[in-house]
Amino acid sequence: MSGADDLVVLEKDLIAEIDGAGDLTALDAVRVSALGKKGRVSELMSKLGSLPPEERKTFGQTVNALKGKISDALDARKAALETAALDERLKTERADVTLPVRLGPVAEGRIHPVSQVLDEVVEIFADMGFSVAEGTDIETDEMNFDKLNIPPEHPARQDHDTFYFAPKPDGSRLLLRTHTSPVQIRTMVSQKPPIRIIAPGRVYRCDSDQTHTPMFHQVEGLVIDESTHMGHLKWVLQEFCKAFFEVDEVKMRFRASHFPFTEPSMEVDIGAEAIGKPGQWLEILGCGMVHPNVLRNCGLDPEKYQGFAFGVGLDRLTMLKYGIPDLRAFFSGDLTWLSHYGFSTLDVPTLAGGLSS
Ligand code: 2NM
Repeated sequence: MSGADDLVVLEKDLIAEIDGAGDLTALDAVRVSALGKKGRVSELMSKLGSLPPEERKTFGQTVNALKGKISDALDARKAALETAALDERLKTERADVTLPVRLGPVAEGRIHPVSQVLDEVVEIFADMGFSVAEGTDIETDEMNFDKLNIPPEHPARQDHDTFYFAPKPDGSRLLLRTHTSPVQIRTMVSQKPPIRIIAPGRVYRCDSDQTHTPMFHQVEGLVIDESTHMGHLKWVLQEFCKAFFEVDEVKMRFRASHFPFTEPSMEVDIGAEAIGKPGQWLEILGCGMVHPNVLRNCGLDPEKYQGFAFGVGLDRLTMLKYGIPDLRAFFSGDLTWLSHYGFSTLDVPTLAGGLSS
C-alpha cells in the first residue's frame, strides 16, 4: 500500500472511532491515540525522514491536512456530546423560580432589642434632619468632664462612678466615657454651627444593681445655631416621643432639674398612656440649653450661638416599648431570650413602614 492509501484508511478509522465515542472520556482516549505525542497521526510524521526528498513535501502537507480534519472532527463530536449531556440534565432537573427564597441563617439570626431601638431612634432623628456622630469608648478626662463644665470635685468624677485607667506619668488619666457627650464636644470643637447631631453608643458607669448595668446605651442629641431656643427643644422631643411610641398624642411633663452642662436643665416625663398604663408618669430623658461655659470651652461665642442638648437611655426605653421586664437579660447572651424578644434581620425600622410593625 502506498503512503497515501495508508492515510485514507487511517482517516476513515479515526473518524469512525470519533463518531463511535459515546462520552467525553472515550472521546479523549481517541484524541490521545490519534494526536497525542505517540499517536497514530504523529507517528506518520516520523516516517517523513525515510521518504525520498521529492515526496516529503506532499506527504507532510497531507499529514497536516489529516491532523486538521481529525482535530475538527474531535471538536465537533465534543460539542455534540456536551449538548447531549446538557439536554439530558435539563430533562430531569427543574428550578421553580416562583418558590419563595430560602432564608437560611438570615431567618434564624436575631437583632438584639436594644440594637433595634437604636435603629428606630436614629431613623426618627434622621427624619428631622439630624446626622449621626460617633466617637470612641475610651476618652480623656478633659472631653468627658472638663469641657462639659463638670468641676473636679463633682461626684460623677470620683473613682466610685467612673472606670478610670491607670494614670499616665504626667498624671492624666484615660477613662471609659460615662456619657456620649464627648462626641458632642468634639463636634462643637471641630465644626461650625449650625450643628444638628445625635450620638448613639455605649457608655460605662461603675454601677450595678437591679436597674443599672456597668455598660449601657445612650443617645444624646445636640442642636446649635444662632437662634435655637427651648421651643425647638420641646418640639423635637415631643415629635420624638410620638414617633417612638407610635402614638398620635403624648402627654409630656418638663420638670426643672440640674446638670452642670445645661442651663436651664430639665427632666422629661411622659404620660404612661403611651405604653398603655394610664395615670402614671415615666421619666425618660434629660435635657436643657447648652451652658455658655460649655460653648466657650469649645471655642463658640455664647453671645452668638446657643442651642439645646438631650440624653436618653436606650436600655430603659427598650424595656418600656417592648415590655421587657428584666434589664439584666439584655446582657446575658441567652439565645432563648433573644429568639423571643429579638427582631428579624428583615424588620428594618422605617417611618414609612410604621417603625415597629
Ligand atoms: C443629658 C441631659 C442634658 C448633654 C449636653 C451636651 C453637651 F455636650 F452639648 F453639652 N451633650 N449632652 C445633655 C444635656 C445630656 O443627658 C441626660
